Amino acid sequence: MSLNKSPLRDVTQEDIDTYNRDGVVCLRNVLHQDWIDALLPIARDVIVDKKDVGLLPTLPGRYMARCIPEYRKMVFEGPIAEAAGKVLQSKEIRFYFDEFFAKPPQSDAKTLWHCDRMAFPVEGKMVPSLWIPLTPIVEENSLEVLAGTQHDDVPYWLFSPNARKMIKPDDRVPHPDIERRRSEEGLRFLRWQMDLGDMLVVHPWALHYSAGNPTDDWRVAISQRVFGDDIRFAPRPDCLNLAGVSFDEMLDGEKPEGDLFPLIWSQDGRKDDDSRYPRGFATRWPKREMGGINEYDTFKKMKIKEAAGELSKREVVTAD
Ligand SMILES: O=C(O)CCC(=O)C(=O)O
Repeated sequence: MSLNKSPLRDVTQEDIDTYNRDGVVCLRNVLHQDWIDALLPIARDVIVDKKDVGLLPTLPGRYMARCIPEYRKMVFEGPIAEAAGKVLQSKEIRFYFDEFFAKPPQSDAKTLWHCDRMAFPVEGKMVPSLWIPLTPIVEENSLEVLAGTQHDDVPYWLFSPNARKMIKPDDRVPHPDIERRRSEEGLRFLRWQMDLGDMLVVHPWALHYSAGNPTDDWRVAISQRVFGDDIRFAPRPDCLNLAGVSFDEMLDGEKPEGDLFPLIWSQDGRKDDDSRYPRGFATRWPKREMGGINEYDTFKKMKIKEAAGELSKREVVTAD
């Protein structure tokens, strides 16, 4: 088995320049196929067969590194963190969390145009989405990025589970409907054909989207979130929760460190092992059916509410 610890192809200056210009770079040949072979069957068990591997029944698409040894190994020993650190030019990379994004065969489930910035309880720009396909990607089911939008300093209002329970503050802007601007001159829509082992580094401010999945197989990707040097806590109630850390424990302006944010790569070779990273969760729950892993139907409903100007009405919209 060849589970590489460093990217198979080193990050180049051109990769760094592309990321800085476009807000995204497609790194080719980061992971050996053996990593994918170890990860994909478990992804299918969880996503397609709803197998209980210890993930939260309410969020079975998140926190794989806490419950699945192969995903944990990939975080602590794989080449992902090094590739990210070199693109971001960060001295250190800490782990934040991982999540699945999956679309069934012949699906028109869309990921709405959004950026991730406001989902995270932090300030700083070094919190990219590391998007790693476990099934081959064609342009039609690829993540798509509107190049250059990482320069737009707009605090968008996300449809995060917490935000859905809140009234939208007046100063927060809904995400723009980029689909209407497809034919606009000067815009660069980027999508990729990706082989197994390739990886996207997506800037947290860059607007991204994906259409459905017209292929006959599932489209499965992992998004690994990491923190670089400039990240500091900035908790807001509409952010995503992180299992095991309350907003009370995120001190405004402090650097995320400690057992839940392990150092997984550094320029000078220091890193944590996985001995202090949680295995599982702090709570227990009665046996129950696992939910679906993504919330495309919920997002569709929220988009309709948004178009009707009703986002400021407090109402809990649940996933089907
Ligand atoms: O894979 C997708 O469709 C969405 C991924 C995404 O939004 C992300 O990685 O932040």
